[in-house]
Amino acid sequence: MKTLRLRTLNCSHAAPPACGRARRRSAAATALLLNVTVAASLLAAPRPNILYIMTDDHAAHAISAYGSRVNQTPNFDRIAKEGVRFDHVYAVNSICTPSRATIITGKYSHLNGCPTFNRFDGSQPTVAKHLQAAGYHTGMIGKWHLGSDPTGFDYWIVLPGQGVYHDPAFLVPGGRTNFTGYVTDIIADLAIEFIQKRPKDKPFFLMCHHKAPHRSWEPNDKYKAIFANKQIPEPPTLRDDYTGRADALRENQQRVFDDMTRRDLKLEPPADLQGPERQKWLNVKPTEVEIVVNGQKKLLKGEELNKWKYQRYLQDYLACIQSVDDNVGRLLDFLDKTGLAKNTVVIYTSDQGFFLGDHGLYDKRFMYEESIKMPFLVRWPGVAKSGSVQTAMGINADFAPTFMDIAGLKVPADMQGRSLAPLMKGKRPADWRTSWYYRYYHDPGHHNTRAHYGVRTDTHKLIYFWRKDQWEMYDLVKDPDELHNLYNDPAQAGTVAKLKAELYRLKKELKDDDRYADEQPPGGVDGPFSALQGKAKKKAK
Ligand SMILES: [Ca+2]
Repeated sequence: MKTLRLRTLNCSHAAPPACGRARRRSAAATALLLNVTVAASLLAAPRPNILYIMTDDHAAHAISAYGSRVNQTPNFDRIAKEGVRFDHVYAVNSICTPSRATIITGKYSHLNGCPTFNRFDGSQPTVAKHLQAAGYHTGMIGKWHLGSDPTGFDYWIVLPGQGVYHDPAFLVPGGRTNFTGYVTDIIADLAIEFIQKRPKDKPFFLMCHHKAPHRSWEPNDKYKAIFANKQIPEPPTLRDDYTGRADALRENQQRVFDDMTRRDLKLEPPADLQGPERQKWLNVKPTEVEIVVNGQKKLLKGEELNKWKYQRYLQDYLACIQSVDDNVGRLLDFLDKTGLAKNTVVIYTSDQGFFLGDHGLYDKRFMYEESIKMPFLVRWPGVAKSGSVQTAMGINADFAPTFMDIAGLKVPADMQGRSLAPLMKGKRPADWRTSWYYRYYHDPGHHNTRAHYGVRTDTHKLIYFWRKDQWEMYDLVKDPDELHNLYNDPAQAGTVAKLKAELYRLKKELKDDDRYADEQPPGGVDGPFSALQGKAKKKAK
């Protein structure tokens, strides 16, 4: 299946003019901006390659290594089996653009300037720039979603905005290029090509970012057919009635039963509908759906429709993941065959988690476990113990410091996270964090989700919806599904007071001065595809 669908890849490692100029500009700027200390002893040793594979919206509970009840993922599991599975890694602002900005800067949203879906200022320091300046060959392939051209990369080819699943266009320095095929296969093809064409005298750092399994959940034909016949178990909290919780859960519009559109459910519009009328039809959230069963028409409504919506959602979502699993397997096989595996750290993660009907929801955003928890699997041959599990809490702001540490570089003082490398080696530093801070701003956003911040400890979670002045507190040991809000329980007053003190201690320590509390920067990472194409062309002049 995997012939390369490349038509006009106009930036290759052979350094055609546009790419070469970009690299020289970037390297010069980096040299001026960055203060990178390379450990002298490591210059002589072969520094490990870093293959960072990230999907979009892949919940850890849709990976069998994490005990999934809904699918089997042999290739993600292989990384866990041959390396370490982190069970508590979290996104500090659970939506796409902010998580990606945090990952490449090692900073929270209020300091990297990306609290919502606004354009990332690529002139600031990033881990890619640091690694590039330290002699790594750096690449960025796939979904970027930061609205500005990638900086710090010797090679980049990224989807415009969200990109599309079938026959995608990609942006490259100074232009764009079109592909035929399925986006997940193409991104893996490009990753393999990047590694094959790398300068052999340098270690590589590759960010391979899949679009899947982001909404609109469009699988390839093979897995679409396979999953169409599967019945997926429902999660225990699918019919959560939100008793005792703040208003936010009741007000949100990311509910499987109420907010799935005809487009989400892959319903076919009447043939005579065109243009805006067709889009209007697809955007309806249906309360009745007619399906065909054994050649007979059947009208679904009420609980029968609810069950059907959940199945349609999960079937497509999981089918998209299966293609990612296949392609992760291809990359692992490629590393094995080329002998690169032994000196390459492979990391698999997602930009945040996702609700798979948990609490009746799809999407992410909320500070509940399914949304904030990122899968994080690491294979580091000879360093990370095979089949090990790490339970210490990591955050996505730790990723950039981790890459620095793996490369033998000093972690810059302005990064707010901390290297996970000791944890990968099975060593939990005595002073490792026992709490971390979360903040979500996008209110009302795409799903009418209330802004909130909070603190999670090893055992508890406190959430504050600051515009509503409402609180939730959960005991994660006794109530892992987060169904019982204990904030107003008099017996919990002492715990609440301690959590509040910790929340505000962290907020201060992280220099969060509420700068985006009332007003967020304008959007800029999505928008019409034509505008993104236009931006790329304009940059070329
Ligand atoms: Ca995402």
